[in-house]
Amino acid sequence: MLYKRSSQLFVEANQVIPGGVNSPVRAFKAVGGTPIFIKEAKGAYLYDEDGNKYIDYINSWGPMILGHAHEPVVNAVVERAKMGTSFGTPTALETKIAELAVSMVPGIDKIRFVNSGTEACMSAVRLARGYTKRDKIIKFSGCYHGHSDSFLIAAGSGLSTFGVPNSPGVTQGTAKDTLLANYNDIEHVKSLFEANKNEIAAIIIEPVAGNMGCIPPKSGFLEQLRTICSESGALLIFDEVMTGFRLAKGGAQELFSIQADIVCFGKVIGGGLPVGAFAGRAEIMDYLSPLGPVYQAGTLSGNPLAMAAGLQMLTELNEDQEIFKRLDEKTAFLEKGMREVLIKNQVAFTINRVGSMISVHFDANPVYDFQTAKNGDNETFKIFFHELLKRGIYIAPSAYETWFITDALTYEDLTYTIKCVDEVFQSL
Ligand code: HOZ
Repeated sequence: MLYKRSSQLFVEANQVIPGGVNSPVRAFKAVGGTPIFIKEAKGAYLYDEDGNKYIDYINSWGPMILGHAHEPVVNAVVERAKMGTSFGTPTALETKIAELAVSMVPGIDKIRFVNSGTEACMSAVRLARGYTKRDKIIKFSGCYHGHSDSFLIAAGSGLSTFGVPNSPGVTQGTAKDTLLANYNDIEHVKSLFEANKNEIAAIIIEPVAGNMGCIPPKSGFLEQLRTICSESGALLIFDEVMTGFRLAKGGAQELFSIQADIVCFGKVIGGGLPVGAFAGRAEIMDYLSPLGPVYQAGTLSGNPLAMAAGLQMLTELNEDQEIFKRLDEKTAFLEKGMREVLIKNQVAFTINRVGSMISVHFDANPVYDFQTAKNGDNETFKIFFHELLKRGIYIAPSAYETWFITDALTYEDLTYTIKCVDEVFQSL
């Protein structure tokens, strides 16, 4: 494949954008080479500026669950744009999507829309602190909840990709209120509660971690977190930015039958436009301004274009009784096929999967937390990434990111992908 125009565009971007990108993982630094500049996308495929076509396993890091440029979503945005793109006033559309989201997700009475998953998690933690009148939070090493200060401590995703545990610019004062626990390690959580009695406002967790590869919760882990929170007066916050409206209509809460106190959304809820949201029981959500004392606001929050895209997306997911089953089956097919060829080629690997989230780790041992995720062989991942790219398959350019499966993928695409994985390791 030729990447001439992408390379030129990257040179130009570097003159005016730090590192040439607006989100670090995109720069290909973890895998080497030049980032691909995408011109357009349709269904399961991306088309770059040099005219190359790829089967897409990033899917905008999750939102494109029905495929790129999905016509009903595009039409909803276009029609809405003709009516004005932002008013900074309430609109009927916001109530419509709120009603739908509340009906789909278990245990939430009210939802507030923001512009990104980062904002949703940041606001959820502020709300939890205000509501409980406590300062400390527990987050898990390798979980990523966006780039607000409280979370940039042992965060997964881009921070792990570049091997920076913490970001400069996060003050000691902020860092001291974030306690770190190991994912899937309930004893660790208990010991933090023991050492910080009546000080912990909330536990925030990705119920299926997706930013250190895909890491499922061990059986009973989420239930035990629920119990600890209920007993201690702390709130349980599920960061469902990746899992929400993807693992089930009601996300991980529905899949695992666990009720969180606050749930954060992003990605799918915006249908590919910049939307985040956080939701919970009325007694907690009414603590927000203008009813309550906890402040949170935004000019573009509930933006009509974004709400129109989100409403169309959620409506389709709500009405299609088979969608989550189909996604699960497609991803299971991919998992099975990749397992067979990796075993055949004697590759040391672990594949983790929950529904339509999947990741391949080049280590034979189980991957269940940040440490075990870090044991993966990154040199093999780099080769894997570039060899797949050459064959027209675009996975995330980092071993710490999850692959997201879209319903637009055909079994032919999946079979081709498995064949390519086989080829890659046969030639090594
Ligand atoms: N690390 C982000 C996803 N987990 C990357 C998002 C992006 O680059 O768009």
